[in-house]
Amino acid sequence: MKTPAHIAVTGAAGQISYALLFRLIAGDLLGDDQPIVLHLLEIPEAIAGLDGVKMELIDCAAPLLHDVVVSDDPYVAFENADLAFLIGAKPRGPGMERRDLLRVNADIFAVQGRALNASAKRTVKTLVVGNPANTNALIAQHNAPELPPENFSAMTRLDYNRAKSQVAMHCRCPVSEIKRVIIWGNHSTTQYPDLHHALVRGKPALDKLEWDWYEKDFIPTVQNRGAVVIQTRGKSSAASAANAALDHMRDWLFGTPAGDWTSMTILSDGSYGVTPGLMFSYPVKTENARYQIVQNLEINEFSRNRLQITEAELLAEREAVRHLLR
Ligand code: NAX
Repeated sequence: MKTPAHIAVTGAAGQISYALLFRLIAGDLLGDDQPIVLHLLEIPEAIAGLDGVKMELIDCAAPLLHDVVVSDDPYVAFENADLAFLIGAKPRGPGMERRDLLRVNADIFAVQGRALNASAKRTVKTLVVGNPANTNALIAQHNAPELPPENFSAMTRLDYNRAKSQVAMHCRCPVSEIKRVIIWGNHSTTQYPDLHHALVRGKPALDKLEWDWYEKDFIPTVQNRGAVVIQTRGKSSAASAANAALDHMRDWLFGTPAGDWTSMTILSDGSYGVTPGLMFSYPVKTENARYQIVQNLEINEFSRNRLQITEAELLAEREAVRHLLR
């Protein structure tokens, strides 16, 4: 039998985690022969609720689940972690500006970065889901100086999945026929969903699609999808976010399919003229649990402008949390 994988999940009593945990113990990420120990982190007020989730996990009698650790201490929760899903964050309250949200959450991710640095395996792969995800990931990474910077990422996979599905619906073809979609930049409404390099049934997407639809319908639809889900469902995306978190980690660990790529928010190395050291969503290919930014894609003026808009937002976010960056 394989040694159990230790998976840490923060915000474990929240709605995304509720959609994630049961898929983890069913083997949806690491396969049906990989035992799992779950390490669940919550704030003290939510521990009682999390104890209830733990009971339900146990009640699944899942053969892969070897243990469940519940804690309100990140140093305990991250102990020995191989994978960390940082989902827990404070939601935006009434009258709260994005700037206020940034500040409250920045402190959380500084603490958790330090805890990962102290407690997790040196190879821990970290995915930040909690918003503002890019900048939270940057803070966590800066506060974990002994861990490889390339092992920190944030989630734009939900945006990528949304983009793929919009194209598939518009072209009336299966999602599997849509390849090489890109989400550039921030997980926010400034993100740039780019179809200039996308393929539909192996042919350039923009040869098949009307430009008007691309610019005026597709781009804003993907950028604003999260808000529209909240308006429609009355709650923010949960199952689709958990699904995207699994897709992100699975591709990172096991590789992207031949002929395709994915989008991940990772530390910029300056590729495509983006300021180095920002957490920026790029097209990436993955192999042997490592990612590489897809290089040499042509960026026209339309795309360049949009890349600059989302980069400017990330630079402003970084300025607002500068005191937490080492
Ligand atoms: P919920 O409010 O249902 O759950 C969040 C949980 O985090 C709560 O149980 C809360 O007690 C816990 N928490 C708060 N501070 C914590 C801390 N310091 N340590 C540990 N746990 C803590 O939110 P949910 O719908 O699960 O969403 C979680 C986060 O994901 C939010 O920030 C949300 O904005 C973000 N999202 C990010 C997405 C992405 O694509 N990157 C998409 C979905 C989602 O909007």
